[in-house]
Order: sequence, then C-alpha cells, then structure tokens
Amino acid sequence: MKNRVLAATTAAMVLCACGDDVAGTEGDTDSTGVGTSFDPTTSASATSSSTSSGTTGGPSSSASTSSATSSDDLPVCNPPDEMEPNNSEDDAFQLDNITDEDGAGQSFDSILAGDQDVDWFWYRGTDVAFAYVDPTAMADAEMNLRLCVFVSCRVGATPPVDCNNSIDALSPEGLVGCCQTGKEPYVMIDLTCDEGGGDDSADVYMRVDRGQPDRCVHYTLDYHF
Ligand SMILES: [Ca+2]
Ligand SMILES: [Ca+2]
Ligand SMILES: [Ca+2]
Repeated sequence: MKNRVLAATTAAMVLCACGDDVAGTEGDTDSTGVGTSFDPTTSASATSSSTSSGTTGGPSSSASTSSATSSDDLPVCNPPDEMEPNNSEDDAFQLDNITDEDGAGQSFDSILAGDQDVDWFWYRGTDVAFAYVDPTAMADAEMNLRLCVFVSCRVGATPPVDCNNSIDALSPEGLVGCCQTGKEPYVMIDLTCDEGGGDDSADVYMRVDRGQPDRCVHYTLDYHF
C-alpha cells in the first residue's frame, strides 16, 4: 500500500514537472488508485480490481472480494441483508400485519449497502377499537440515512397527511407520506381515512435510503401503527 502511494506520488510529481495540466493528470491517477483498493463504480475498474485483489490481500481483501462478486455498484455486506432484494416499492419486504395498538409494533435490523441501496418494507395495519391509528417509524443508525413512511387507506382515497417535524413526500407509486433524515430519524403520521367510516386501516410502506458510499450502514427500525 505504502509503495503504491509512493509510486503514485512519484508519478504525480514527475507528471507535475512535465505538464501544466496538473489537476487533470492527478485526477486520472487518483481514480486508478482508488479503483484498485476500493469498490469500483464502473465495470472497467471492476476488472482491474478483481485482478489486483489476488496480490493485494490484507485488510482490503473483503472489499476486493465484494467488488469482484458484486454485479452492481453496491458493496456486499457481512452478514448480508436477508431482506433483499427490496429496492423498489413493488419489491417491498412484507412484514407481519399489525393492529393500531402500539404494543403490536415490532423492530428489526437491516443494512443500507452503499449510497445506492434502497430498502422498502410494508405491512397492513388494522384499525381496532380503543386504539389510535398513528403510523410511526424510527430508525437508529451510526450514520445518517433517510427514513420515509407512506400510507394508503384500505377504504377510499387517502387524504393529505400532516407531517409532524418531518417533510412531506410522495412515493414513486404516488402514496402520500413523510420523511426525515438523520442518525435517528423519526416519522409519525396522524392518519384519518376520510372515506373509511371510522375505519382507518391502511397499508404502510416504509423506505430507508441515502446511505453512505461504499459503507454498510446497519440500522434498527422500530415501527407501530
Ligand atoms: Ca397506534
Ligand atoms: Ca438493504
Ligand atoms: Ca435494498
């Protein structure tokens, strides 16, 4: 590693002495160096990465392995995210149905693999007597991520929702919802289904995304309805 850095530095210095296009040259040199030690972003550097990983070994071996086996830009996390693939609303991982008694909510662990991974989950929430429909989710992670909750009333159209301390959002499929970003984002929706005749049962979609490049960000998601 040290040798490679030294070589790159030397090369940059030599090139520095020869040309005016310093920035451009350094940029090219950098991207080549990064490609051999970190998860590549192009298939071209993926080839060079998997070739060089055999001789590099050491601490970067897991990263090299992931880049060699990954079919896209996502780093491979260890342990892997068993709820994948869940990268779209249609592919949302189905959680157990729950009622609006808050104690019926659950908690689980998952992983954002890189900054391109998107994790979708959904459950069916049933409105029962003597409980209050307040679809809520909170994540706990070591790094920032974005958490969104989208709702779809089971009966009739879903009215606009009030986002308390969070930001209004629409899902790709057009569901209304709210988002918040941070290490411990919290989203709560006070849901009333206008056409439900008092029944506020709804399908709830939760999305976690905007992780960190080349990092596996583990998170815990707590939710209730
Ligand atoms: Ca509730
Ligand atoms: Ca994931
Ligand atoms: Ca995913």
